[in-house]
Amino acid sequence: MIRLYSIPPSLYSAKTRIVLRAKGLAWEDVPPPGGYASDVYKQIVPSGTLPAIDHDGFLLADSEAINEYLNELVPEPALWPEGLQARAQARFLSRFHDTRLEPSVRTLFAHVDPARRDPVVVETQTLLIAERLAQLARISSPSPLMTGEQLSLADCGYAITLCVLDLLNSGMNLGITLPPSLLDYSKALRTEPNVAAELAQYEPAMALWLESELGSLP
Ligand SMILES: N[C@@H](CCC(=O)N[C@@H](CS)C(=O)NCC(=O)O)C(=O)O
Repeated sequence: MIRLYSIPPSLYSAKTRIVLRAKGLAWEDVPPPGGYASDVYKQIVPSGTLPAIDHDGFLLADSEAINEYLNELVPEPALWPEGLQARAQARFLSRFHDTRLEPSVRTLFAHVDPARRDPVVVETQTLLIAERLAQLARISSPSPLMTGEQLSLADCGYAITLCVLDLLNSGMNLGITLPPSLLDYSKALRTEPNVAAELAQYEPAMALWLESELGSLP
């Protein structure tokens, strides 16, 4: 059984759980020993980040590395498309999520709580998120998912981040609208069975975290 170090609102852990589900792998979610960002956890997982897996004593952190590992561990269904160039393009899109879109969304987490909110940061980040979404719309052509009809590793991060963005958008009144191609993509993602199963678990957990942050008005 694979141990997945995770906490319920962890976006990157949910990204990895989509792959565990797609591969039909059994896993147990385990909170980081000693707590989030604790020294105890860093002794087990030196990066201190979530998610990390322990697969029969093999420890690995970073959702992208873990997802690639799981994709090779259980070859079917293949989660990279056929063809050298299609795979390269899919990797590009997956990295755009981890390095460009998600970090622009994550910056807002520290500003959900109205008591700690900096309106200037919120405004700047909202513009940046809109720019990242416009970039994503230019570099991708979902049909209906990132690499066609089947789920690929390039979809897993977006499935979670677009859900988080939706929650932040309504909770913080950000006024962000998805470009039309990404709105269709977001709807298609929600109908993919492994994404739907993960969102059924993840979305309420993230909504709960958001509510607790939003509710801390003085
Ligand atoms: N690139 C990493 C990012 C993981 C990440 O930032 N995880 C968050 C939780 S969702 C975290 O561990 N944050 C604490 C930290 O960065 O120290 C991945 O894909 O796993």
